[in-house]
Amino acid sequence: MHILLTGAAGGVGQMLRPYFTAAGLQVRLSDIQAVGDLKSNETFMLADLNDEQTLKKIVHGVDGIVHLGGHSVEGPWETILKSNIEGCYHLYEAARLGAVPRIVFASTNHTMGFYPRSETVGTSKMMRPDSRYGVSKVFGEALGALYSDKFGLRITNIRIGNVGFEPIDRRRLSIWLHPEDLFQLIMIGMKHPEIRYETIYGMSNNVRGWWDNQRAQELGYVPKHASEEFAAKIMAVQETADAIADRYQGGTFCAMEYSSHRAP
Ligand code: 15L
Repeated sequence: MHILLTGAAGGVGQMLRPYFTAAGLQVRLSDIQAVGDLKSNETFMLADLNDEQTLKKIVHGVDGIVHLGGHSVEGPWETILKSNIEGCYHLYEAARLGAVPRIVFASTNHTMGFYPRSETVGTSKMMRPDSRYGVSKVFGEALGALYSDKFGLRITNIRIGNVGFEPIDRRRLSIWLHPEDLFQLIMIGMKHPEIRYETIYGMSNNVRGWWDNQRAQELGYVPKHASEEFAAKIMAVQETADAIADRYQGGTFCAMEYSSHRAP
């Protein structure tokens, strides 16, 4: 199996690379900046998601794409538009034209950020993005539905929480995702024979979680890591309170630019 990993130079891409290598998978890394220290299973191609000619080359011959590329936090509209909306469209178009059978899309919890923490959300609930970034990932999920239903690509959207080797604060105890568990979810998206169009949550085994991840379990996901192991350490740290950030699942993404309380 030969996989294209976009956004390979980013934090999540770097954390994932060793798992592909250990699994003996051929990986074509791509990004707008160079990636160093290539292993024998890795090649690198420089590519901008808005350069359609180069996209044709990077998707050529691969069995699947893991699309991490784009802007991974809130940003100005022009940046989000170019990187996450137009860039995602161009990549999916290149995949369709290049007959790439599968895409795993790095969606985000921020597609649902304005659900309160008191509510457990699955994937059938209405989208409630908390940022322009979240809206761009709603677009990416919808684009995947179109490319699956109309063109037959097999698409898996993973609504990723926060990826790292340890949860970094109280909110992340609920949404933490160890890179090894993310790799497991990616491989389900790359290989599972039933997949046509799926949306699952990217979280480890978090007892404080806010998401119903039943579909991921049905597809065979068994997370190896549990955030509770770090709970005592995290809960001992005093965090600054913010009424909006603390009420909603999206945290500070909800609080930034928030002015709903001033609306008529
Ligand atoms: C995300 O989607 C971001 O890519 C990441 O940087 C974190 O901010 C994460 O969400 C989060 O919600 O913690």
